[in-house]
Amino acid sequence: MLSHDQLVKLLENMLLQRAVDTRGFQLNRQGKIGIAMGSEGHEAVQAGAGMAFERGKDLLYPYYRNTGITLAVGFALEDIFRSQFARATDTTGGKSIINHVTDKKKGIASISSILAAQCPHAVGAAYAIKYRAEHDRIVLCQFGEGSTSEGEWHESLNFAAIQQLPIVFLCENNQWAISTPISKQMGNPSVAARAEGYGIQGVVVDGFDPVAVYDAVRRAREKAVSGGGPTLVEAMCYRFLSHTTDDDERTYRTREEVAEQRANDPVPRYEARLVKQGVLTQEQIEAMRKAIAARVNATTDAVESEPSPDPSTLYDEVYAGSHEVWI
Ligand SMILES: Cc1ncc(C[n+]2csc(CCOP(=O)(O)OP(=O)(O)O)c2C)c(N)n1
Repeated sequence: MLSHDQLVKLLENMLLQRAVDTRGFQLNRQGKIGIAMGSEGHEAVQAGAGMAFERGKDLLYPYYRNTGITLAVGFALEDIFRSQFARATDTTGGKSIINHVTDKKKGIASISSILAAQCPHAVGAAYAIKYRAEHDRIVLCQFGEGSTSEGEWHESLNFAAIQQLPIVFLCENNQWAISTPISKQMGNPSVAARAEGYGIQGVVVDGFDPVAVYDAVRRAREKAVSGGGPTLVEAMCYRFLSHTTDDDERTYRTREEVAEQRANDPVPRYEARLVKQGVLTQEQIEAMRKAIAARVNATTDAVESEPSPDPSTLYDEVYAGSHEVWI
């Protein structure tokens, strides 16, 4: 069972995710950053899974919509904004696409825009953990339901199942892959059902409930560390915003569908639950929201004033040991 502090931490992370999301869209519309990727509607999945992740032990193989979980497992807020503003101080020197962050020390693998590319990498890392007989350590691999149409995804599940690797596959099923709905993505609308085809367990969880996600991922983690092999967790959620700031979701979804999902918005839903359970008062939640807004504002301003990379560094750490162009 989660402690009082952990229940509060879940909300803190969810509120931070939402504030960072909103800021990204604002900065893009102000012409200050190139693109933003919103994860509104995914907060509970990422907060819950982040809580199940063991810092200093586990390895995270996230995808581009996973700013929330990277923050939940200790990635610095400053570094999210350094990535957004592509500043020289960014961990990749401002070279990587926005929010495609990485932090080896925190066990966060580099995020790829290529759908499912992280899956074979994650499986390789889980193979290494098993090969070295490292105990109490797993890999958490995340992706959207659209990514489960990729060959690499199927190959990864198959290999992980055969080798009984310590890995948890977490699908954030938001029902849309940009403009492609599930009905045009898969014959069987259940992602979790695919697990059976590989001989592993598939679990469906309410992705609007951070505690349910925590429980499901935690159980899958315990199974993995005790030699039980992989689990596929499918967290049912929704993407409230456009795919990115370059997309307009109004062109392919009805307002009614979005409103119906909004009625279940995981953030106010979890806030109401904490109030009802006596964990926090509404006033404490408002104070938390204000403190987070102030922190996000201060961090945005501080990072915005940091220098952009010097053009002479363009090829640094791109071509090993050389600044020469290859043509
Ligand atoms: C291999 C590959 N094919 C196509 C794309 C273009 N693309 C980028 S995001 C996306 C939708 C992915 O949807 P899903 O995996 O469900 O994740 P979501 O964005 O909904 O969280 C597509 C088709 C890509 N990045 N990589």
